[in-house]
Amino acid sequence: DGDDNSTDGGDSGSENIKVGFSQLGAESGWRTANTESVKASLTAENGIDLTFVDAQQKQENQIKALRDFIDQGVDVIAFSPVVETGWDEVLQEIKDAEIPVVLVDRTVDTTVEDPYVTWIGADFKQEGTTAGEWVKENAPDAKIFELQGTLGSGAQVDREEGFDAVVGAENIVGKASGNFTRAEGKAAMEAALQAYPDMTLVFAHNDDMGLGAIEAIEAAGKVPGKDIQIVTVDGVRDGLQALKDGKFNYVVECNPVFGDQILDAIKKVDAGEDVPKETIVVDQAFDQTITQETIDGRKY
Ligand code: GYE
Repeated sequence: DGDDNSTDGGDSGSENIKVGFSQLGAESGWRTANTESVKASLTAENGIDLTFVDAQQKQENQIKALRDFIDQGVDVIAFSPVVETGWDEVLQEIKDAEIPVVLVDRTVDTTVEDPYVTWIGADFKQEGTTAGEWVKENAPDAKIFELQGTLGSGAQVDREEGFDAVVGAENIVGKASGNFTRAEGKAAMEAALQAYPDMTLVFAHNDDMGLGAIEAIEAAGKVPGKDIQIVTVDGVRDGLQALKDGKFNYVVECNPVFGDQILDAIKKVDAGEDVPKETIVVDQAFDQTITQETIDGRKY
């Protein structure tokens, strides 16, 4: 059915920890790097029998994968929820099956008590705040169009909250979602250029949508980075190259490479050891003074 499902198994009957990992999709450069990191760390050599399922950005696929993991009797479930809500039932089923959950990247909003043992991800709200502070300082009169990520996802909700609180709602001329993909970001930007001709700055919730926006801006005969400034989140190599080329103005990093931290959490959780309720992956930020060496040294 086109899903990227794979089982990296050692021999069954081994002492390996059986892990079901439900990844939300393959929508962006960030996600691809995150998946590579997860697969590089959760290996048989590292004591893990991994079943990895890509939900293609559809919550129903993800719920199905989680139910399959329960049926398979995995030892630990790890998952990155595409949106925050709608998980109550399946999380309760996981809890009833007494399978510990390691929540990865995005967050959940649920009525289920103690739905996961530990969460590892970035501080999305801080990322939005950092982006907003750059805008406030460098383009205080900007007329801002906000290119939102997947609506209802932790990364969209929190980046928007952090950003809007700093720049002030009155400076935002419009918002639309590009679902964290380059193609949808481009389409949303084409429509926005018609709807908000006075816009001077785009805040894109990820690099891929910002890269789509560049195409739309250039097609409209304007200069990205000058006529319309672009601020994004992620810091994938293409995004940083656009920054160096003067088409992006500021990039707040969101580091996707934390497979080893997930591995460590899974091992501890499986052994019944204490783990922190949350682990925040540390980010930095870049402006146009970024060097080519930094970009070339980027792993993703
Ligand atoms: O920023 C974006 C991806 O959840 C942090 O999801 C992640 C976001 C990331 O599609 O590129």
